[in-house]
Amino acid sequence: MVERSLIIVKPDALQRNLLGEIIHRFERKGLKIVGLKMVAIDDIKIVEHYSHHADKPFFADLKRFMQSSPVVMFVLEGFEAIDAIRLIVGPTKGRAADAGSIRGDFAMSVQYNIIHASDSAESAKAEIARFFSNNELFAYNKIDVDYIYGADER
Ligand code: IDP
Ligand code: MG
Repeated sequence: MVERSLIIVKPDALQRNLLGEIIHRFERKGLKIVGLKMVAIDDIKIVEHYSHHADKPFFADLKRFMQSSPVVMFVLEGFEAIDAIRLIVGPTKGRAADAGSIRGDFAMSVQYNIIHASDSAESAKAEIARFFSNNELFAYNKIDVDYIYGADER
């Protein structure tokens, strides 16, 4: 099934100039970007987005971190994309993530772990609706592959 997932490139990644590196990894895998923007996440949305951690002792710190600079958000699309993306991202704790994953290659921390990716179809649906309106999401028309190789010049 074709799925969509919400990606947030967190403030630590932008601070470290890792945006291009991160987008590159998803593009070369074959995932399509169907929406993309830079956003300062407001109080209401950050509490909603991390509501599963709202009563944790680290929540205030997490909120401060996520609002410490703008973030870049994009929506990726692909076949069974949600799980495929979580494999590329790696588990929450950077220092436990496999080398080769984004967190495994770029993070040591649990909190400062570079990137968010939706963890299920339900959360992807809610997260995309939270941060993107319908007119910010796009479909690609298939391009005849011959054109990519210059066949349009014949
Ligand atoms: P995920 O990002 O891998 O899906 P979640 O459990 O959904 O992990 O947690 C959301 C985010 O909250 C994490 O990516 C991380 O930034 C932060 N976080 C999770 N657990 C901790 C913790 O124990 N201490 C500090 N920050 C945490
Ligand atoms: Mg999560």
